[in-house]
Amino acid sequence: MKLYGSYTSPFVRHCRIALLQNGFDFDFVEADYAVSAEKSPTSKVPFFEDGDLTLTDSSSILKYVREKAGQNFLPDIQDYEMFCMANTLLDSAINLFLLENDGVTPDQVGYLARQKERVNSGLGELNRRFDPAEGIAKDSALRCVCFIDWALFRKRIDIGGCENLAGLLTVANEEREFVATAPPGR
Ligand SMILES: N[C@@H](CCC(=O)N[C@@H](CS)C(=O)NCC(=O)O)C(=O)O
Repeated sequence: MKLYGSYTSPFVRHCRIALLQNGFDFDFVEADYAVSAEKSPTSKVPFFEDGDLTLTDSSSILKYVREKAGQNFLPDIQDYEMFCMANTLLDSAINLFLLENDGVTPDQVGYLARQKERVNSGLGELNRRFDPAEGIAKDSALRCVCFIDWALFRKRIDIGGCENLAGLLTVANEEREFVATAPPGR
């Protein structure tokens, strides 16, 4: 198995965690924009190969890894809902981050202001829905902490008033695979 990605991507991190949790032997191949444009039709990371199988999205990679390990991938509708919500916020936050790197900011573009508001309102809902006492065993909670940790690392959010999210992150930081995959220099 080969997983292509970067050490900072939260989508890639979730896949690395799932592979490590299940003890799979895999090669991690660092991929910059040029490599991902050559290898993946979406020009994004992660992408993944196992023999003839190629997967180009973290969700399909996770489904494959979980099922290969004999587990179900997000069978509960509420867990699936929260996983999707965390993905929506991640997509918005990453777009804002990449556009701001190119000098385009929410105060210049109305749509980006909506994206920023979406991240804030969604963060409040994640905080209401996740309970740190339940830990990060489910892929919805794991996706949530991959998002929060990335957004803190990139200084995109403030979770000062979000006690549940802060608690979930504390629990995550007690898990070996989560710690081992933290963005470098965080
Ligand atoms: N839906 C994709 C999203 C992946 C994604 O957005 N990856 C980012 C890195 S964190 C990326 O490759 N962005 C490159 C770009 O937007 O050009 C997944 O879940 O794998």
